[in-house]
Amino acid sequence: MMIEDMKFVKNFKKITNDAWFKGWHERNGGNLTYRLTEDEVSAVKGFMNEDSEFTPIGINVKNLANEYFLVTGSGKFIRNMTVSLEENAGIAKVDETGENYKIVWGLINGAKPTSELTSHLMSHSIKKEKTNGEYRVIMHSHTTNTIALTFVLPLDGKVFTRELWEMATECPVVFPSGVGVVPWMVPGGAAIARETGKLMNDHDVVIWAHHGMFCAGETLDLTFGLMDTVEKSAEILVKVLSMGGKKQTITSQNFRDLGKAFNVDISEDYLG
Ligand code: 2HA
Ligand code: ZN
Repeated sequence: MMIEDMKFVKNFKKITNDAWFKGWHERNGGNLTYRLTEDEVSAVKGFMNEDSEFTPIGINVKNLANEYFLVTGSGKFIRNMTVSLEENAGIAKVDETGENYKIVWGLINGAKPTSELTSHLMSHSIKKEKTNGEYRVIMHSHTTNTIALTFVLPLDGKVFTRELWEMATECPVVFPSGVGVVPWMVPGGAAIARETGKLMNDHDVVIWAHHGMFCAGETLDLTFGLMDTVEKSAEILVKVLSMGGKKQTITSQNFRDLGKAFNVDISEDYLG
């Protein structure tokens, strides 16, 4: 079986294709990383070239030592992932110290992993620890309506969470831990990775003001679904604000009742 016939690779391509059609990935905007399972690593071993040089990650991600990630490439277009994966994405291996990575498959012709690799690996490291290894996906998208809201709402995770929850009844069930917000920062380095990481401790969704969104999840489908749910809610909010604002809404007590009915722990932090 070729790499491109493997299920995780097919899923990766499907999600990038879907995200492109959502309008979240203009030009080279956005990036996606997936941490391979042990079985997937064994299945692709024959295709890997372990001779390449290690490159510093810029942070230490000790608990990701010897892990393999399917990563989109820097400057590459999400819309082209389905056209040629090995030109636009690759598999990166983290070394034993958790400080360096090397490309073992793909990213041919001298291509490099996403410029947001540091934020991705920082988030993977935190989520691996917090979820006992269950979470495998980090996705960064330039979600139009969520970005628009960062020009209008206070850059406060509590405000964003409550507003987004109110726009669609299932939101608190889909992201009960709410969203975090990072103020505008220079993208592509260790500083924004650390700020994102701090918020990933408590949330699966982190909004980058005037830039986009980071989502974390167990599977490619769930992570895409989370991004889609938050962005749809943001779209409703943009429409509501454009129509003159809320005239009625879901109340704190409604949310408590929802939590009980769906057996979801909805934090009182957002129900004041
Ligand atoms: O261009 O999205 O954040 C890739 C990005 C940088
Ligand atoms: Zn971006």
